[in-house]
Amino acid sequence: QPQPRFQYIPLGTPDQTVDHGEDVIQGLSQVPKTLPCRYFYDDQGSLLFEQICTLPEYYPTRTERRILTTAAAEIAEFTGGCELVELGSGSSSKTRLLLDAYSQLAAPLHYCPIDVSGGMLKTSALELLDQYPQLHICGRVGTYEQALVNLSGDSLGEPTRVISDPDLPRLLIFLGSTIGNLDAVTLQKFLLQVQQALRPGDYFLLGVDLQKSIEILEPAYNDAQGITAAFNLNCLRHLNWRFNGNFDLSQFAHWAFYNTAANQIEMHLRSLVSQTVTLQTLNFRGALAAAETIQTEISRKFDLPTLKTELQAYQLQPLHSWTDPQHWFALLLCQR
Ligand code: AVI
Repeated sequence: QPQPRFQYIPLGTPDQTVDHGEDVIQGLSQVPKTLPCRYFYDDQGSLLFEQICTLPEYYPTRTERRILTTAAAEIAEFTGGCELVELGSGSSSKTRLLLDAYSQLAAPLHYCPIDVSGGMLKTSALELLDQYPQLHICGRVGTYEQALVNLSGDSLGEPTRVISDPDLPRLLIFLGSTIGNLDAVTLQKFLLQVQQALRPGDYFLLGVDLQKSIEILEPAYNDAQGITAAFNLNCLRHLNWRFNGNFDLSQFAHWAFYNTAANQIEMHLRSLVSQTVTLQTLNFRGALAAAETIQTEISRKFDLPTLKTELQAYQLQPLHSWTDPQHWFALLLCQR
């Protein structure tokens, strides 16, 4: 019986931390206050992020796309036919460059996009099926953590193959420097999960934003049109909707700066007044002083040699890296 060209698997209900907002309560109860950056990405936030990617100040997306345009054919040659698994696939727009390169090779290709937004995943999968008649897609809707657990198989077995051909290597891709949004401890857990989701010989392709001058970095997170500010503030709207909250967005301001010592952009929401906020369904009530901030995101900027050493500790051997002429961004291909 021929395999259907599109399968779609929800990875179960989100874990309890997400469901019960324990991460929100914990973040808002600590000093300084924080919020997990996953709350950026409701439908509205995902659209705002797509807009950010096209801003003149936000260089990462277009720089990565340019690198991938030249690197895609070489990547396809390195791996040959494969099972392409993408963490955080979004609109899959950069992935098309890889799909084109694999089509040129006439190598078998199966695509497994993974995203928290089921709507985005289905829409882009249907477009891809139209454009790539040979392509089979098996999507997963869930968080990175859920997806990596799902891809690792059970604790006794080998990583499970998404598609039926067990001999194809897996190429796991994580683009856009989303890895920069993980703090050091979370990154270690993530890399361990990546290692467990790959068999020896499988591949891992990572997009990373590199360290550069503050004059380039800070405008990228403080764009003139205020889209990044709207994206940052939108997480409060998301919390209001999800947890019946009373955040008044007009009482907060976007604040983003580069922390040179930590090599990371930090995004915050600064309270413009002294105020009390409530999230009814979480039974949460908290006070914010005037000028107090809530950190909503870190975006780490990497030194490539240091990152390569860190990856090696998880049996991810760097095979090749590609960068742009200004060395602003890099694609790194590793093999397990
Ligand atoms: C998704 N992530 C890699 C983006 C970044 O640059 O850290 C999110 C973002 N935040 C503000 N602008 C874009």
